[in-house]
Amino acid sequence: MLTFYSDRQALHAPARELNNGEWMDFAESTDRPKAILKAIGKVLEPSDHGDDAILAVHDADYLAFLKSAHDLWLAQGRSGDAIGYTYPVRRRRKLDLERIDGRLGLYGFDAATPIASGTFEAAYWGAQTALDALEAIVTGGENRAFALCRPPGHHAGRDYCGGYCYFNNAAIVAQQARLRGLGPVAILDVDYHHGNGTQDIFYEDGDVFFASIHADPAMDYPYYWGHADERGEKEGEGTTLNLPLPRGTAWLSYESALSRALDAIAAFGARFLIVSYGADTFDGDPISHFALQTEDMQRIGSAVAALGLPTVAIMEGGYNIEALGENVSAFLSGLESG
Ligand code: SP5
Ligand code: ZN
Repeated sequence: MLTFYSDRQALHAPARELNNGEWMDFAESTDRPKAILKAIGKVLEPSDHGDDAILAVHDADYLAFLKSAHDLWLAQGRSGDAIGYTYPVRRRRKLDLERIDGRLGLYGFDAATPIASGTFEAAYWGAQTALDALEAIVTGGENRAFALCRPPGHHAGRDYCGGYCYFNNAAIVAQQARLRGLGPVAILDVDYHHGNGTQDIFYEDGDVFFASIHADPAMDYPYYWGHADERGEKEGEGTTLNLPLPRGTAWLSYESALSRALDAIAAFGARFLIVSYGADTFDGDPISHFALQTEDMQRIGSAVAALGLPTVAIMEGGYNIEALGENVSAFLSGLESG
């Protein structure tokens, strides 16, 4: 399968994140794309599509913040990675604050998403990677393509970062697919964590269906979103489907959730599919708690392929470096063959 990736995506290399009250090595490390590249071999360099498609999803002030945040952090006397510590949980509004700490809190929701010197460039090229995968289908005659996005995207909303995510690559592709008349568009999110950013972007939008299978947020990050009663609002009522599963979930119960999600996508009448793929559902993932095996990744791919839709797969999470390459390969081989 055609796979897109730019080396510039590795310019994002934060040192650490806050976890369980302590600093730990940044889990979303540059070892991830290295391991995946080693397993899948050939990748194609994306071309530069500019800011327009990013701005069709994200606010201009948020993009400007990401672009300038690390410089401002340094200019205000700090060193290392920019990390926020104060968050406006009530009456959040777009104050034009000079202090970097005020901006970090305004445009983010957690302390696990540092902005390092190369973050903007890496996230920008991650989005271009996703757009080139779409292009391979729209003008390249492909039926499926894989965007090795990194940093990941599904926790990022219109105007906020979080969960290692800065630009929402899946939402950017969904929005372009719809604008180019390829819809109705559906997004299937199979990362271990709920894709709260993607959900938020399309929550009141009846044109894009969002289905997510993830760890019950009563137990796991991102806690506040991804509960089964979140079904969309206004025009989007009924076009969000959340299927939270307990820790320890293995293939048997995962498969029934997957069938439900795929049935709902078919019933919606989707003609174009985006998959937010996370390998953190793997048994040996260091920060997650499902029990899927490598062969189950292939089964996910085949089940998705059986829908018969043109599909862009987007890389999200997955933190077991030793198994990451083979898990991604297994998923892609299922997606290719099914
Ligand atoms: C894209 C993606 O997978 N983002 C995930 C972000 C999760 N960030 C915080 C995770 C904190 C996990 N703490 C786990 C302790 C395990 N012993
Ligand atoms: Zn995840």
